[in-house]
Amino acid sequence: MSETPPHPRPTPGLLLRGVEIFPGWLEPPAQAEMVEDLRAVVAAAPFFQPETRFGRKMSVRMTSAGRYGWVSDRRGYRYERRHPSGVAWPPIPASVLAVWEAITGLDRRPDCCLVNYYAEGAKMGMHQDRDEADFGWPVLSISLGDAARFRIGNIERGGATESVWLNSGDVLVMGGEARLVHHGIDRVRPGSSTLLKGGGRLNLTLRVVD
Ligand code: MD6
Ligand code: FE
Repeated sequence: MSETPPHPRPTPGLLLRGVEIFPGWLEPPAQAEMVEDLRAVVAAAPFFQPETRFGRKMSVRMTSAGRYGWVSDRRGYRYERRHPSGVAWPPIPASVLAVWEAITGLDRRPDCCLVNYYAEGAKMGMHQDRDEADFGWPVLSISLGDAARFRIGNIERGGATESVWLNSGDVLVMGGEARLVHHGIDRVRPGSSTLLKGGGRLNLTLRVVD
């Protein structure tokens, strides 16, 4: 989507190093409905705790919906057609696809919805999302539950960074020039949202894989 998308797009409330943020895009009732839809995803494809390429357990728990799921183990980072248990990933909920359509203005649907769960103390190191075939497509994320500090760096590793707190219902898009910026989650603020019964934070990232 280096070209103009086929449908009009909303204006982001905040633009940080080319990363677009739509604060409060989802109202609390829509957030609660999405959490219910995600319960079905997790029932079919339970959370697992991936290892990095270097054999270190990640603190975030993950699962996916869609034609592909993102997995990480000693063999590296990649997309797979099946959950580690061998079952196919469940479909991406319509409530999630609707956010992608409204915000990206694209006709192409995402192939993967990666679901990350952050319990208290979980975080995610600075990384680029670069396992997809075509960086012309954006990556969109939806935050649900406890607030988290999202750090944005540069396309090259290192250098100065800036951070922003993401709250429940916020949507973020990394596309265009910002598609390959390094980013990560410093920390989650426990007890900052009542959306998830057991606390913690869910982050969904939607990607076009191939
Ligand atoms: C998170 N998000 O918010 C981690 N990646 O928990 C990501 O790693 C991310 O929010 C690509 C695009 C948007 C994102
Ligand atoms: Fe990412």
